[in-house]
Amino acid sequence: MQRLHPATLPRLPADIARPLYARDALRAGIVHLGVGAFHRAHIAVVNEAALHASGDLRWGTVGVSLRAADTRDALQPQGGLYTLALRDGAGDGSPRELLQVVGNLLDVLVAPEDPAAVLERIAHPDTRIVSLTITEKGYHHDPATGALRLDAADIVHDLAHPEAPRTMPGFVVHALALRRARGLAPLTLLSCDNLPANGDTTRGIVLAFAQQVDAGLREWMEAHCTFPNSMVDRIVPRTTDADRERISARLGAGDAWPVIGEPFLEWVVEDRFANGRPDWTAGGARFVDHAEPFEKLKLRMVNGAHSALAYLGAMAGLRTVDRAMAEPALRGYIDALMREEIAPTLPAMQGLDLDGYRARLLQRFSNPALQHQTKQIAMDGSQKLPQRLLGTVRDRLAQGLPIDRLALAVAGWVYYLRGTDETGATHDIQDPLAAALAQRLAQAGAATSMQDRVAFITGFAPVFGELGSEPRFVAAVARHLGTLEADGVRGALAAVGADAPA
Ligand code: CS2
Repeated sequence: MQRLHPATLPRLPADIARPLYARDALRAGIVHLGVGAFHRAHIAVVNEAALHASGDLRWGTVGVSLRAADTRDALQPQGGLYTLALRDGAGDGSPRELLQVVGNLLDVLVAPEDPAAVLERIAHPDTRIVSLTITEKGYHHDPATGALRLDAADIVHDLAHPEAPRTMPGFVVHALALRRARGLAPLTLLSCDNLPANGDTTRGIVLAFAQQVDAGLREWMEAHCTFPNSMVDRIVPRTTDADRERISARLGAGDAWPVIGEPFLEWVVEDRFANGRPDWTAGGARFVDHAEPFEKLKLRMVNGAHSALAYLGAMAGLRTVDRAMAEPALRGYIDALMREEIAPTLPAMQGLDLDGYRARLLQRFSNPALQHQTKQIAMDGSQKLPQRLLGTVRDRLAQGLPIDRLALAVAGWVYYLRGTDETGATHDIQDPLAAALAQRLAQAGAATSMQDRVAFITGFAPVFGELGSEPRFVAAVARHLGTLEADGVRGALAAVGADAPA
């Protein structure tokens, strides 16, 4: 079978959308760090719609992989083209799929192979925006406080090696030094990761790094670069070999790395751009003055509920999110968690129908065509828990409100860390702090009471901060962990009760 390629585009079946702008004339105004499936199913797709609507050819993208070469290896023979498959269930539950070939990814650079090429690309006169989906751990920050870890090995390396960095802060700051020295315009740094105040967090991290390099550079960046906060939402499960085969067969051309997504998409971005931007409204983005309320809504409702489902589901041996949602007790718990404990902590937002938002979320999680693996969501818990669950716990404790269901989700994470689910299947703990967590768990095992054991675990400051010594929190997590260990996930769900009064 021939490969998907600009030359094979005219031969694709008529029902497959494709780039209709002058792709040959497209320049790269965007450098995107972390060119994974999420970027390709979200930001790139919105950008594609903007290109179609405006014909403004300044806004092609050069993607950068900070670690692996696999995306470049898959997409280079395809001239950067790939397919997006939007999947959901038809009325009868059978999978339905809409395909689009996306064209605005012009090139993929692999940072470890050629860091100088990445620095030069960010320093290129055409570049106006550097966008980021590098996952939580790509920020090298302390998850509890958001501060850059100046002692992290890769950050120490990047401060010493301006010509060959490894990390986002290293690339961004050293490339901005080049731009400043060359008299080029500043940039917008646009974080699209699931972090609270992701733009402000990026700003703090990047400026802290710049301060170590050159105080003058830091001042220049502070005065001229912008760091809009943004909220992104689309569920993007990992692509499987079955996806590759099915999609290639429909294209009549091989696509080595299509991406899968749900039809739903939201992107809310603060309209603070240092050097221009595409009109992403054409692809469904919204520009606002303050994105923080939207981020809080999304991180707490979507991601908080997702992580709760992932830990409890995975431990009960439920491999996919829709399968977990098909368990009435788990579905009822997730619904009550959102309704009773998360929603009341959210700021009032004009035009937001929170009940409708929750109902739609239950539907999105139940999408049978995504096959979203609970273990995919379970990874990197140390980086995710603070903004997904612990902020909500803090707010509720401050108001003297119950945290029963939130504490079960946190206990679910601790339970998951033991590495064996209730069917006896084992799983790796994929987490940048896995070694430190394993050590904590082993030491906690020596405690004589469940309360002391949990207090030792929640005493892990990078994740829990001061919350770890809050007696109500420790007691609630300890109670649930005891039930999980004695009676399993189903027992713990029965104990918490889907409709128990808050
Ligand atoms: C998920 C998110 O993997 C995870 O941790 O919770 O990737 C989630 O699917 C997206 O944030 C939805 O927008």
